[in-house]
Amino acid sequence: MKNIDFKKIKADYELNGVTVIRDIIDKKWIYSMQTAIDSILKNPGLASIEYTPQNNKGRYYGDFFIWRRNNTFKSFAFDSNLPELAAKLLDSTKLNFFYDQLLVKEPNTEEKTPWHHDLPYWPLSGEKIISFWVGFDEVSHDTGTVKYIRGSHKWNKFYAPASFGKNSGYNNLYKKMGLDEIPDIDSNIENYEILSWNLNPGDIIVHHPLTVHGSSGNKSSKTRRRGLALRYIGDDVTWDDRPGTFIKNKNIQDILPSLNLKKGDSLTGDVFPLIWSNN
Ligand SMILES: O=C(O)CCC(=O)C(=O)O
Repeated sequence: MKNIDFKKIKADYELNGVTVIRDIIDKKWIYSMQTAIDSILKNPGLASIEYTPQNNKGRYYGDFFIWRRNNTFKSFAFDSNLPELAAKLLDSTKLNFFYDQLLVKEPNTEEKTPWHHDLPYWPLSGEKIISFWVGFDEVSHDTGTVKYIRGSHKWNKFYAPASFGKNSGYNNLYKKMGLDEIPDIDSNIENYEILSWNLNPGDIIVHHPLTVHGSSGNKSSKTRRRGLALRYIGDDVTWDDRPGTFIKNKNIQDILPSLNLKKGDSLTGDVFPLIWSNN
């Protein structure tokens, strides 16, 4: 692995719930993933969502479990240096892949990503869960770099998932959880310490599943914002079949085989494969 100040990165991640790692992805992955992302955008997946309403400018595209139908996505998530990095950050002896999520904001896209934290969306229990947000363009405040609330992973809160698109079909699902809504952060932004970074292709952001985050639209008229979130899980993570998680969405169920997982089971097999272990 490239020489990074691993101790500092881990300490920042644990303290703030988020950190950046510069120039960690090899250029060969950047080029092949840019091409792979563009092919997905031309052939949207069955569970993909166009968050931008039809008559609006721009395009906010979301998609899930792309690795299962695209070998470049699969190889990037499984065979790059990222699994080992995730395992080390989590102090885990093994690592399974939870899923990948593509989040593209084309130029002139107004749609924001609402403030949220990830764990309430997921049917998971455990601590060893980590996300990497990888940008495949230069990412700035103008194009919608993701903003994080420093230390929010330690708030001891579990807020209701916020639906990314008004008509994405997830609203009713998420209501089933009966959780408190996230506070209105934008109206009280001065009360929060926001961390965000301009990124070059090759840089990644690492975030904790309870760190609150969101992003603006892409105000640029020419620069794209192609982002991919990779979710990795370690030793202690088990299935938690709570009502209303994203896995219960019909479109997600349609792209996955039947899971047959019970509360307390470890996630593994075809859908959540073991991709790294320390022996
Ligand atoms: O790309 C975005 O705007 C949001 C990213 C996100 O929510 C995530 O990585 O969990």
